[in-house]
Amino acid sequence: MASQAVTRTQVGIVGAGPAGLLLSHLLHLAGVESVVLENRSREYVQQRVRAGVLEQATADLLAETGVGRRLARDGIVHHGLELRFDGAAHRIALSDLAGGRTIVIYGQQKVVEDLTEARLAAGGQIHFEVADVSVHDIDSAEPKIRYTVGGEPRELACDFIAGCDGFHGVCRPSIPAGALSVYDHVYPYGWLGILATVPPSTDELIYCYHDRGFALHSLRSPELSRLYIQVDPDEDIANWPDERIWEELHTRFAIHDGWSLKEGPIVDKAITAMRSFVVEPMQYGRLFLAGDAAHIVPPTGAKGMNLAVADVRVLSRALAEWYRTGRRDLLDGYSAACLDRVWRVQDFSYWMTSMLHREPGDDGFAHRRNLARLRYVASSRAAATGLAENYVGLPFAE
Ligand code: RFL
Ligand code: PHB
Repeated sequence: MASQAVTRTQVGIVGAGPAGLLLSHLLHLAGVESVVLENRSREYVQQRVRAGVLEQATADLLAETGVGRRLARDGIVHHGLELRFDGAAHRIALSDLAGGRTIVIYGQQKVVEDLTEARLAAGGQIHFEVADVSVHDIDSAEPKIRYTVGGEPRELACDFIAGCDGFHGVCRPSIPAGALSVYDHVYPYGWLGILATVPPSTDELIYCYHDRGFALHSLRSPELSRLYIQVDPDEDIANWPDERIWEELHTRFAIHDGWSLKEGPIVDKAITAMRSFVVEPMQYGRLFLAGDAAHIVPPTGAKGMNLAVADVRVLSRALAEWYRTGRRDLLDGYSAACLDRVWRVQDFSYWMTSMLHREPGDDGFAHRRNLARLRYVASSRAAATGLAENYVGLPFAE
């Protein structure tokens, strides 16, 4: 067997997405050492277009832990959102309904960039472009991560491993079959998302329900719009030249009172399938799963990254306590502490998704039910409050 260079750390983290990087940052603040292993390049990770909506609690945590400077400058605070259906706009006053809480529009890539810079500036170790990552001895007190760099084998010996490697990562599949219960729901629709260099045509996000399907108008900055339309999950992006996308967006967003959608050059275009997925428990031996590695939500509730942040907040505290006092109970309770929030968010994301998407093959029942739900949310303070408090996000547990 080829000899391997062995290094040691306290917590080995697989994945440099929001979950892995924030965990490393929070552990550092608590005096716990970690190493992050990422199979993509730094440039790739920082250019991947994904989430845009931060819950108030997420934004607060980033600010409180010293990585909120650019967020405070460039983040755009929103106090409401629009539901658009029946050819009319209906505002949901999120902050009024949810005790003054807000959301912040700030791209996930920027969160990743801010955290990467903070970790590197503090002397943290993030190894990009590692290959062949695998985890070993996770049910022992000496778990290890093996990987290669330029074809050379390496081993990272750890006290704990955090699987923050997303839905397609290697950590979750390393847990023996039978140790996890899997809950999976695949939706019969996907989102075609674009990023366009054009000022947003709206001040607040528009969630639109139309006969032809869902559409969403979001943004990244005063110069950059982010828009989505519902498509078949196995749709080929080649069928969607830019002109067709704009035409479809104009049709779905059309309302009676003269609002218009501004067009601009499309700089990013991709189709995402949608699913709801949870594994229980989120832990096996000394391997802890966090973020998309443990659960996926459809993006309609804007929750995935926020949930990843909530997980690693719990995990960092449990690990810090173990190192500080030797107490195990917080680690043992990690999964249960996270899953409460995970299932609340699953339900909310499912509810938003089913209310706002056209069901393929629907005989008209689902369509009428969706309109009835939307009219109720738009006209009842009680129903709108339910949407608002879930959308801005529940406060973190103490
Ligand atoms: P990530 O971001 O997938 O990061 C995992 C990292 O692990 C690396 N990796 C590996 N590294 C080493 N070895 C391996 N074998 C590895 N396998 C994978 C990957 O390269 C990657 O760097 O997971 P994390 O950190 O858990 O973060 C989760 C979020 O990325 C995700 O939930 C959100 O993007 C979801 N999401 C949204 N969340 C929100 O909170 N608000 C939103 O507005 C929102 N909008 C969205 C979204 C996701 C979307 N898509 C594309 C799925 C909109 C969309 C369209
Ligand atoms: C986004 O801006 O990318 C975004 C906003 C709201 C969502 C999903 C994605 O529900």
